[in-house]
Amino acid sequence: MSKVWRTSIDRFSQLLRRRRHQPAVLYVFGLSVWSAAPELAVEELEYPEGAVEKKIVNLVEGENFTPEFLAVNPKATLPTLQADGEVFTDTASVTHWLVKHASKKVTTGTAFITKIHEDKYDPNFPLLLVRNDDELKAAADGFPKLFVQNRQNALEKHSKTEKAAPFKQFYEEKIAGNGGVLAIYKGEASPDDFYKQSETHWKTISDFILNELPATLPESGFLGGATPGEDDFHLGAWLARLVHVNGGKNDKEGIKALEKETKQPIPPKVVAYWGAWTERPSWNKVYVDGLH
Ligand SMILES: N[C@@H](CCC(=O)N[C@@H](CS)C(=O)NCC(=O)O)C(=O)O
Repeated sequence: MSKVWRTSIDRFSQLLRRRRHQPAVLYVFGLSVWSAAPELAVEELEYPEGAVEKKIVNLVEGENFTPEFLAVNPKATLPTLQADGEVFTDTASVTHWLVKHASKKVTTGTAFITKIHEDKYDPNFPLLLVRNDDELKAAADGFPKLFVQNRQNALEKHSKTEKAAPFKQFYEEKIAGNGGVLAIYKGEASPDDFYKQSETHWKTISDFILNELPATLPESGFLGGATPGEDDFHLGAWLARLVHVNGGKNDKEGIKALEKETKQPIPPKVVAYWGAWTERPSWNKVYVDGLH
């Protein structure tokens, strides 16, 4: 073999090796519900230190709306994963990549993942929704308004930059949608439809927790068996947010905070499920600063 060929082959294999050792990049934020799903996966799947590099995108400051982040994920959502030269832009595909590429094997996901991600069960909306004048006042005086205002400021700022041009439609739609909620918080738009939508949302979630969830859960352990599987990374993160919104803490009894919404005792299978998660080191690492 000629020297030129040998050198090229060596260079090529070096490149491959380097690429193989490149860490996957996981974009997350400490207060993001859905970021917690792949974060639980990283811990449960025992990825070695440094194999998955986390990058923080501050959602409270609207950093997800920079044209640079839109170029990575045009939906501007977390979690997002860059791995093996590909980009995964939703929780299900991000978490699935981690499950598929880990040396530790866990039970793979089912149709439950699609279900828990349906809009009608959206765990982010309960942070912003208001059902009456008292809840509206609380939101307008507190974090929800600050969050929505910050988002609007970030959207308006970034949308005016040169790099924003390819994402014009995204910015227009987001500014209108987020601006609609902001107008309600500011008392500039009627809250009546929003109250109705909010009422329905919590009712749907309560019904799911009281009926569908206990029908799906095992008597003990996880959807994935004795230890968490792919479905559980999603359900764990989803429950954590809803418990948090109701003031529940990261302990065995925390789930009972949801009774404020269900107005009925939390079904024993759901209580057991929550208890099983709160005992796990993975869980306590992801929620070390509290539920979110
Ligand atoms: N269906 C999407 C939802 C993801 C999502 O809503 N992520 C939130 C954080 S938990 C987010 O990035 N929100 C920012 C925004 O929508 O502006 C998925 O599963 O990836």
